[in-house]
Order: sequence, then structure tokens, then C-alpha cells
Amino acid sequence: PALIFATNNQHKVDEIRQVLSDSFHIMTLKEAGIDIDIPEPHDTLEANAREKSTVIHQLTRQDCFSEDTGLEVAALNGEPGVKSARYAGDGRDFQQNILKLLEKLEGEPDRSAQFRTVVSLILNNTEYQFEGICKGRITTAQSGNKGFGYDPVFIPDGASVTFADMTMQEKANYSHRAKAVAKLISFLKEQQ
Ligand code: ITT
Repeated sequence: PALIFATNNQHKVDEIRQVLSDSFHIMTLKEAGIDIDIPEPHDTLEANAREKSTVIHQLTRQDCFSEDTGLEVAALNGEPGVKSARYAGDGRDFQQNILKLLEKLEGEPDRSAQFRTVVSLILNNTEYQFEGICKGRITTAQSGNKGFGYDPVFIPDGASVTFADMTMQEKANYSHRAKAVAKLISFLKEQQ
């Protein structure tokens, strides 16, 4: 049976489906007929990821996973981090979030940052977590129109363009999400 992916973010679904091998199928909340706004009340990615998978597990009694992702900027002591989606307010307006980030980093020579994804899997009533980190830097201006969120201002180490300048396949060669999901896949394979 397909594993339920507890998210309301279609970009995450697209990126994860693209890196999943044919042996694993995931079902979105929409496809499972579940329409809820999953809460993210905690102050760590780990706790929020667990909250999301736990809520959906309690609702469906099925194996499922979630992920929580944050952009951690060194010069801002790890901000926006767990607040990445709502950095500039509850409107979750990505353009406003990006503008706030660039403003806070104005004149700052240290542009280093990382994306961090924590996957929370609930399998047979037990929770497991998998982390993926992508190090890189924040640009001074936006570039590209692919991807989502902070992609137009993030260049991963080893690349010369932003995530938003890359195809989904190219992004997956570097991304936090692809790394965390690779760990999830190898764990699931061990269980088979
Ligand atoms: P869920 O339903 O899975 O919770 P969400 O959009 O609320 O989806 P998060 O709580 O993980 O997701 O929010 C993290 C925010 O960080 C997200 O809304 C984006 O703005 C940003 N983000 C996450 N992954 C990203 C990526 O790969 N590239 C750029 N920005 C990303």
C-alpha cells in the first residue's frame, strides 16, 4: 500500500515523487481525502515534523511520513529556521519572506546558510527521523523562476546558480530534501 505523505505543499510532493524509485508510491493528503491544516506549533523542525506525522497517523491509523524544512542563516543565528514559512507574517507570502531576508542581510559579508529537512516516518506505530542538509549561500538579488520558497536567493555549494535557476532534477542533485528522502528510502528497503 502507498505511504501517506502528510503535507499540504504540492512542491514537496513533486520533488519527492521525482526522487522516489518506482518501488515506492506515496499518497498525498488530497488523494487520501484528508483536508486539514496540519499544525506546526513547536520550535524545532524535529518536533514539528513529528507533530505532522502523528496527527495524520492518529487520523488514518496508517503508516505515513511528513517533513519539516527550514532555511538556517549563519549571520542570523539560524533564522528563519523553523519560522521559514511565516518569516514575514502569517500570510506565508514568499516574496515578503525573501525581501525580509535580503533586507536583514544587507551589507552582511557572511552569506552562508543551509537548508535542513527533517523527515518523520511512522511505521508500525514507531517514529523514525531522517535529516538532510544542503549548505550554500544567500545571494544579494533574486534569480530564477523555478522551484519555490527561498529558491530564488539560495545557491548550493558546488553550483553557480540558484535553486530557482535549476530544473527539479538538477535541484535534487544538491537538495536537503533529496538527501533526507534517500535515507528514508534506504531505511524502507531494509525493512522489506
Ligand atoms: P507542510 O504542509 O509540509 O507543512 P509547508 O509549506 O508548511 O508544508 P514547512 O513548514 O516545511 O512547509 O515550511 C518551510 C518553508 O520553507 C516553506 O514554506 C518554504 O517557504 C521554505 N522551503 C522549504 N523547502 C524549501 C526548498 O526546497 N526551497 C526553498 N524554500 C523551501
